[in-house]
Amino acid sequence: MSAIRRTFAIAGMHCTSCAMTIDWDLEDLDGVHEARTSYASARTEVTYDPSRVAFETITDTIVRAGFTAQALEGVLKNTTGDSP
Ligand SMILES: [Cu+2]
Repeated sequence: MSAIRRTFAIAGMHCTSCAMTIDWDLEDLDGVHEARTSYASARTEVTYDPSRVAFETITDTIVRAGFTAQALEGVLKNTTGDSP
Protein backbone atom coordinates (compact mmCIF):
# COMPACT_ATOMS: atom_id res chain seq x y z
CA MET A 1 0.00 0.00 0.00
CA SER A 2 1.36 3.34 -0.92
CA ALA A 3 -0.04 6.64 0.15
CA ILE A 4 0.69 10.25 -0.40
CA ARG A 5 -0.65 13.25 1.41
CA ARG A 6 -1.66 16.37 -0.39
CA THR A 7 -3.11 19.61 0.85
CA PHE A 8 -5.76 21.51 -1.07
CA ALA A 9 -6.99 25.04 -0.52
CA ILE A 10 -10.77 25.01 -0.47
CA ALA A 11 -12.99 27.93 -1.36
CA GLY A 12 -16.71 28.11 -0.72
CA MET A 13 -16.99 26.67 2.80
CA HIS A 14 -19.22 28.70 5.10
CA CYS A 15 -19.43 26.51 8.20
CA THR A 16 -17.95 23.44 9.82
CA SER A 17 -20.53 21.12 8.29
CA CYS A 18 -19.22 22.09 4.86
CA ALA A 19 -15.86 20.72 6.02
CA MET A 20 -17.52 17.51 7.21
CA THR A 21 -19.28 17.10 3.89
CA ILE A 22 -15.95 17.25 2.10
CA ASP A 23 -14.44 14.69 4.47
CA TRP A 24 -17.33 12.28 3.95
CA ASP A 25 -17.35 12.64 0.18
CA LEU A 26 -13.61 12.15 -0.10
CA GLU A 27 -13.50 9.22 2.30
CA ASP A 28 -16.20 7.53 0.21
CA LEU A 29 -13.74 7.31 -2.65
CA ASP A 30 -11.97 4.04 -3.10
CA GLY A 31 -8.31 4.70 -2.44
CA VAL A 32 -8.71 7.64 -0.08
CA HIS A 33 -7.43 6.68 3.35
CA GLU A 34 -8.21 9.86 5.18
CA ALA A 35 -9.47 13.37 4.58
CA ARG A 36 -9.10 16.11 7.14
CA THR A 37 -10.80 19.30 6.22
CA SER A 38 -10.43 22.42 8.30
CA TYR A 39 -13.05 25.11 7.94
CA ALA A 40 -10.88 27.52 9.93
CA SER A 41 -7.88 27.23 7.64
CA ALA A 42 -9.92 26.53 4.47
CA ARG A 43 -7.81 23.51 3.69
CA THR A 44 -8.18 19.83 3.33
CA GLU A 45 -5.42 17.32 3.80
CA VAL A 46 -6.01 14.13 1.89
CA THR A 47 -4.08 10.91 2.33
CA TYR A 48 -4.64 8.62 -0.62
CA ASP A 49 -3.21 5.87 -2.74
CA PRO A 50 -2.35 7.41 -6.12
CA SER A 51 -2.53 4.02 -7.80
CA ARG A 52 -6.18 3.66 -6.80
CA VAL A 53 -7.59 7.14 -7.02
CA ALA A 54 -6.62 9.88 -9.44
CA PHE A 55 -5.71 13.34 -8.31
CA GLU A 56 -8.44 14.67 -10.64
CA THR A 57 -11.02 12.46 -8.95
CA ILE A 58 -10.26 14.14 -5.66
CA THR A 59 -10.58 17.65 -7.03
CA ASP A 60 -13.70 16.68 -9.02
CA THR A 61 -15.30 15.30 -5.86
CA ILE A 62 -14.68 18.54 -4.00
CA VAL A 63 -16.06 20.56 -6.90
CA ARG A 64 -19.11 18.33 -7.20
CA ALA A 65 -19.80 18.93 -3.50
CA GLY A 66 -20.03 22.63 -4.32
CA PHE A 67 -16.59 23.96 -3.50
CA THR A 68 -13.44 24.80 -5.36
CA ALA A 69 -10.16 23.07 -4.71
CA GLN A 70 -6.65 24.14 -5.49
CA ALA A 71 -3.73 21.85 -4.82
CA LEU A 72 -1.02 23.62 -2.88
CA GLU A 73 2.53 23.43 -4.13
CA GLY A 74 5.33 21.81 -2.24
CA VAL A 75 3.29 19.61 0.04
CA LEU A 76 3.53 16.35 -1.84
CA LYS A 77 4.84 13.84 0.60
CA ASN A 78 5.15 10.13 0.71
CA THR A 79 3.83 8.71 3.95
CA THR A 80 5.33 5.29 3.34
CA GLY A 81 9.00 4.45 3.49
CA ASP A 82 11.44 5.70 6.04
CA SER A 83 10.07 7.51 9.02
CA PRO A 84 11.63 10.86 9.79
CU1 LIG B 1 -21.61 24.87 5.59
